[in-house]
Amino acid sequence: MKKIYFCGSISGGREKAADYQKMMDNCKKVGVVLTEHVADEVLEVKNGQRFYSDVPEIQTYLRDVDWIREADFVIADISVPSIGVGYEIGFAESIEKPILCIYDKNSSKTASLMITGNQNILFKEYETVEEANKIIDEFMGI
Ligand code: 6K6
Repeated sequence: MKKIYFCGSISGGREKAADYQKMMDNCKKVGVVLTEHVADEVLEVKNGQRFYSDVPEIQTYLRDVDWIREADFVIADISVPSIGVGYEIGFAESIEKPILCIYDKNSSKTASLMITGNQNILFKEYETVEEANKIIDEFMGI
């Protein structure tokens, strides 16, 4: 049973949340996804205020970082630029986790050079969720 830490934008924008869900469902073929909340449609960020959880932010941060430590794979959809996702990727790199970053070619934003130029990260582009799921399968060795 593998543990997957899936990163996706929250405060950076929620437009890909439905796609995150489909990718996480695909990941469940091999194990458990630690970050189900990333696809949660209820989780909204409005006017800089977070709605969703009564858990203090420090606990959420510490739990997320612990989950990255525990994870067998870190998979990040970087189509919607997000400071939190960038942070998670950098942290995962510093503890030598296998990292896949996937990017929707139809995104209106350019993929960051800090990812595309980073040899410790596998960077792949996709056009459909089905294509993204194939890339994810290959990364996880299935
Ligand atoms: C709980 C307490 C306060 O706010 C919450 C809900 N927010 C989050 N809960 C858990 N993980 C989060 C939350 N906000 C961001 N993250 C982590 O950062 C996720 O693992 C995402 O991959 C990433 C998104 O970062 P931003 O900068 O787009 O929010």
